Amino acid sequence: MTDLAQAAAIVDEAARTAREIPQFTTSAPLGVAEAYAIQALSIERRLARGEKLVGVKMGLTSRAKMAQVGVNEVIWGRLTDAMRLEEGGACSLARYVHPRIEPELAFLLKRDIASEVTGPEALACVEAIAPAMELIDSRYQNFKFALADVVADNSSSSGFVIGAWASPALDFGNLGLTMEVNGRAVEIGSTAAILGHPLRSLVAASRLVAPALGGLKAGWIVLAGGATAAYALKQGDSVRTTMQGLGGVSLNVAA
Ligand code: OOG
Ligand code: MG
Repeated sequence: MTDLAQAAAIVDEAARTAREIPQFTTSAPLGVAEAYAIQALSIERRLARGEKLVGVKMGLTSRAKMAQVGVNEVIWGRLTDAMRLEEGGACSLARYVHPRIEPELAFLLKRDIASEVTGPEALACVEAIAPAMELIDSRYQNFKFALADVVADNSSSSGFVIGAWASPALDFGNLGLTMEVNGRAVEIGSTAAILGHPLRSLVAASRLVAPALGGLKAGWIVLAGGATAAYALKQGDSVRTTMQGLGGVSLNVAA
């Protein structure tokens, strides 16, 4: 892949217009470093349209997610203000190709994280934690991709919804959680599924993201990654994730 800017325009347009595209890696080799460069350029296009960077999402931090998409590496993507969905609000399937939703834990940072930190150091930079859900929507046909494809496509990130912020003094290493659709549990799990403890996902962000973005910034949101497999959204769905000790977060799909 030589023209990174052209690839960035392709993924950006696919996301903007909710149209699927073929994988890059089936027609030419694509390295992971190049894929992150495409991601950066594609998000620059959004920022040029007025969107603001508000944080990052970590991905494939649980076995369930790795198994669901067949990629076994921790990845990351960028979050913009336009991707935030109102808690308890509604979204329309028309804006996406084939959206899925997954339960996550969100961190709100109170201090910059300039470079790799330890778990306790990372925790000292956390203002609050909250139950969250990420709306992922791979732009690739059939939600099928190799590592470099998904990285170029902002790691499938499309939207996120965050519940009430709570103190990180709560021991959040193994909180039971349920994701319900129309009142029926579709996924049951624990925050421990996220790298054994979600704080490890923030440590991974300090190692992988901080060098690439010049640090993680105070005020940013960091999504720790799906704790369970993702659920494919359907018209009229009402989705709610409840996390032990943290309450719930919900999103509705317009009928
Ligand atoms: C890739 C993004 C993974 C997570 O939380 O593990 C991710 C995908 O599933 O399409 O967001
Ligand atoms: Mg996710």
